[in-house]
Amino acid sequence: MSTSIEHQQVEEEAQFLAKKVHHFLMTILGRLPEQAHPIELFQALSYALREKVIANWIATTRTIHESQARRVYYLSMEYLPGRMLLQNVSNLHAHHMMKRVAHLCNYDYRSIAELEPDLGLGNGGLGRLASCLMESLATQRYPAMGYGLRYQYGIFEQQLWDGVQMETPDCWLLHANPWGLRHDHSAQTIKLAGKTKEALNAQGEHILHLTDYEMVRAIAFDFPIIGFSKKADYNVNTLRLWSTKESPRNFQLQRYNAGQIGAAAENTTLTDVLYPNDDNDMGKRTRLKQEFLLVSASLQDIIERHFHIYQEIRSFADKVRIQINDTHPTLVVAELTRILMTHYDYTLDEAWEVTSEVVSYTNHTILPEALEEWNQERLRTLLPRQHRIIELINDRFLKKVPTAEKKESLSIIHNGQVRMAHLAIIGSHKVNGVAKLHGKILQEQTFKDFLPLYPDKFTYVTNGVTQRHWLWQSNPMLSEFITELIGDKWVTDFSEIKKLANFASDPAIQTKFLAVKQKNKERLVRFIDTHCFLHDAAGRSKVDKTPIALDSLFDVQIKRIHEYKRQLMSALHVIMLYFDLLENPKSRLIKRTVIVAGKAAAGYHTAKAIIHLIYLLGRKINHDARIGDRLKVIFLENYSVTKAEHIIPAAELSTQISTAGMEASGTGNMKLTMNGALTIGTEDGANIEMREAVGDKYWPFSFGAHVEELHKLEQENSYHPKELYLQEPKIKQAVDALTDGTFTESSAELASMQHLTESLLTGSGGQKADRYFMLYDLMAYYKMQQKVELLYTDSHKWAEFSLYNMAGMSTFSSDVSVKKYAEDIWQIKPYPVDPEILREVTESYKQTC
Ligand code: 26Q
Repeated sequence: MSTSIEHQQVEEEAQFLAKKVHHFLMTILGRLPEQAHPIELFQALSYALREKVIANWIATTRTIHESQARRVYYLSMEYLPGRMLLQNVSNLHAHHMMKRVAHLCNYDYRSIAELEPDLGLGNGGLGRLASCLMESLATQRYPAMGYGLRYQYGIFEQQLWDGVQMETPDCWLLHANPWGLRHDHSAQTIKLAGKTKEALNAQGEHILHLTDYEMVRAIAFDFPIIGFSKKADYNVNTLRLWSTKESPRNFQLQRYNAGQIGAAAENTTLTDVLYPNDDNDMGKRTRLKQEFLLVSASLQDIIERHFHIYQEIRSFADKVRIQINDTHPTLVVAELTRILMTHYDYTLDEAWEVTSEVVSYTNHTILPEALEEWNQERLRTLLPRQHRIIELINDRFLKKVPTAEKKESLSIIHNGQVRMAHLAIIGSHKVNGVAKLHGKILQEQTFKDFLPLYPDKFTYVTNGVTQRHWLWQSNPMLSEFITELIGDKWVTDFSEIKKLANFASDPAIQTKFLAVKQKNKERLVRFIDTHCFLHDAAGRSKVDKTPIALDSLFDVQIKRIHEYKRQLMSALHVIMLYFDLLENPKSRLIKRTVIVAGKAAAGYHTAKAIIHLIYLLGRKINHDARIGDRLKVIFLENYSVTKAEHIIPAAELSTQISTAGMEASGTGNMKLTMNGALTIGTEDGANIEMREAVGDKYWPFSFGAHVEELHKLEQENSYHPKELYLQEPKIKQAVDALTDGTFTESSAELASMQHLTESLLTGSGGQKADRYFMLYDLMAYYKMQQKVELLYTDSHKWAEFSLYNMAGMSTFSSDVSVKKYAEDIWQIKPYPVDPEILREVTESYKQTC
């Protein structure tokens, strides 16, 4: 309950900010308020709010400097924060105030805030995890800073043209984004290619100097990461993103004069595009340059800051921790070692000791094709000095490896390729998986030969998501429901959510929960009607008038499209339901709306064919009068953080059906469960820990082969999908329907479906048939879905299960993950912004008003 004094304060601040908005419209955007375009109002609102947080931002930085705290630097090629204004307003607890400000400016706050494009500087799970961790670090007041790249074009926008995925550029910078502060004075210069010259450092160790090199200048854009607080004492951390775009020096005039326009611009365009693959896209030169740019610019920056605070280098290993988000920034291992030897006269042994104490590595994948490797010659040409260090490190390491066989399996350099994971493991103090099973697989399989050498290095930190973004901000109705029952402590202490269990069996509470879910379903349907379009074969947007039954089960699968995530298996299940309904309209107990969203990597043909199939299913089934509203299939274009914010609150069934052992963790699974969905899922990734936390009784839809069983099949080479297909009529009927004209209308469509059939029955592109065991698990999935239907017929039981599931999510907050990293890997402590420093900085700011 807000008091009238609080009300008065909000009103005063709103008046003040409205004035600021007016000020920025005129002085920065050159507009009178009545002339301003809504997007300009978004910008002016953001400038005004940005000003409000500057004092805390400066004061947080000063607090960390003055206390000489050990700090963690998070290096990631990807971040997926979504919209900044909504996130920042939410963490500042300033929603009501901003509504009032917008109102004073004669605008509607939400419609203004929704004009901001998503910051989509990542592909999927790994990028979104980075953003959740950054938010939790700031809220828990840890001294932390993120580094990344400011891609001009983030993850492509996806359109479906007659069911075929098309990619268009993501122009998020069409209008200036006020949240990234350009810091020209924090630029760094990166040196690439060139010739090397042997030299000795003061300790007599061999080092290399570089001549005739290329230079690239990276400029810093700083984004505030605002910690959640209800008071004015919040910490603000920095996310620093590098850009080569804005530095005129990067243009290589000599090349231009020689007629090579493309080559001349190569370095200005280095940070132009995010690589839109979520598994390894091997061998791309620009990608390697991007990775080195992140590493080199960030390291120089980190070392400069260290000197600024300590005026010496020897305390570096004590004061600095660097966490690398997958292997993408692994060159940090070589580059830090090189810098210490070249510029600070460390011996290789000394430099190596510092490096491996400072760096830690998080692995996010065990798919063999996703493990990063670079061609040795390419690396040598582009980064000759770093290449030399890698050779030195490798030689030094191999001396410790006993047998020739083990040397071969562990060597960083192997068959002319540099294995980045090996470099990262050898150069790190800790290596972590992102869920318990994933950690186990890393130790026992993927990297098992390292274990005897480094028995204490491997660990796991189960992923988490921030409840502030994925509940408090994006599901206000459910948040209010929760807060009414257990108070609002859960927003910053998610262990509180356990208390929901006390209410799960109360029919009145269940009724309320169901009402919230229903409203969120209505909200999603409105959103789909107004914001979600498909395109015809010529790319013209068309409105798909599929009526969605609000009393149908909302069955949701939202994630990147990948064979191992088995969207194809759920499509086959839809086909089975379709045939069941045609045969007997009463065969299904409930209505079902299957909602699928996700992007396929541009060159991943099978993934694109899977999208095509889901589209074809919708085209046929949604308009089949015999089916009516019993079954609908909706593919939502252009999945993004913002789309997720609309879909997740409305979801009832969370589909998490990856092949056991393949999904490192998953994080969408956690978001959906927190929002009251029940999971139909395999024993994979974090699903397993979620089941354990909720308890088997309330986690009734676990199905499918376990990882051990699949391993056995693989080892014995005894899986023959064709046999299953011939034995089980339902499987045969579903697979046959892909290519028998039930869903296809053209030869192109048929060809795309034939590709899928082939991948299932005979294998394509040199791969084994059905290498992700879809047909193996399909019948179990089908039967489990019958159990889902049965439970859904009892809405109160369903609600009870939902509430128990939510109550079980306490450890899947990224607050918990961050705490584990902080204590077990980084050994850092929280540093709340110093009140005295904050007061001083605020005073100084006030003098500017
Ligand atoms: C590497 C080299 C060249 C080009 C691209 C890449 C690349 C880019 C992105 C490789 C992998 C990725 C992304 C991987 C990813 O998102 N993994 C997911 O990480 C989540 C957070 O830990 C987990 O929850 C998911 O299980 C995992 O799939």
